[in-house]
Amino acid sequence: MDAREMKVKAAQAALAYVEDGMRLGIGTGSTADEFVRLLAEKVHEGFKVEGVPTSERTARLCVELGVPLRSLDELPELDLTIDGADEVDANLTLIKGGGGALLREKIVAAASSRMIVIADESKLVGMLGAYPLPIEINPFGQTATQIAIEKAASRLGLSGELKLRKSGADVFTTDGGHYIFDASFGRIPDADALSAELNFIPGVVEHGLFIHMASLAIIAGEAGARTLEA
Ligand code: ABF
Repeated sequence: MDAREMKVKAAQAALAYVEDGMRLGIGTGSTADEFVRLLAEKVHEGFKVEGVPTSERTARLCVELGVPLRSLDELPELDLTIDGADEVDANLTLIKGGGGALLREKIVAAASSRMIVIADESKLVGMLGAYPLPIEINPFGQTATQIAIEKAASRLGLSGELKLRKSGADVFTTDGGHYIFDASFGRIPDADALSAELNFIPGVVEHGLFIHMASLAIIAGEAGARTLEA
């Protein structure tokens, strides 16, 4: 089974948790795209859902495939969000944001009664941090914010390069008009402490550590999809 087939398997398994009439948060990324494709088939069969997309990219795919969309202001309380991740640990703490949509993903997940993560088994890790942590920042004072992040990390014994994300020759800009630092801190033994430190920094808009947000992960591997509960 190749990586795409595993993503489809995880997305298929997630569809079993979607009930007729649900208000859904719809994630971003290649795994979430597979979920959108399968959801669109159900919608065409008469299944009624309303989705709030976590990115402009996901919104475009939903519109193209006919998945009904609402804004989060129209549907501020959601039943379920299904989204991908860059890393998942055994406690279902996540690193997200590789796709650049972490702020909307976190807002949508926080507005949902339940969040289910879908991923192929390459995302499951013993300890978070091999994948660089995306940190979304306000463009104003980006160097001051970088210094503040480095100092905060060093208080926790973490260090590593902060790379301003690029899109070709340009600085990558999120749907909200912000920039992203990808922070190569290496292993993150205390995600709660790092999250708290980052949340103190005014120039940090949001970071990609999702803690106590997902209640279920569907991990697809060669043997099929299995679930992990928080
Ligand atoms: C989003 O998509 C992100 O938070 C995460 O960065 C990424 C995972 O992408 P993929 O499913 O393509 O690996 O959910």
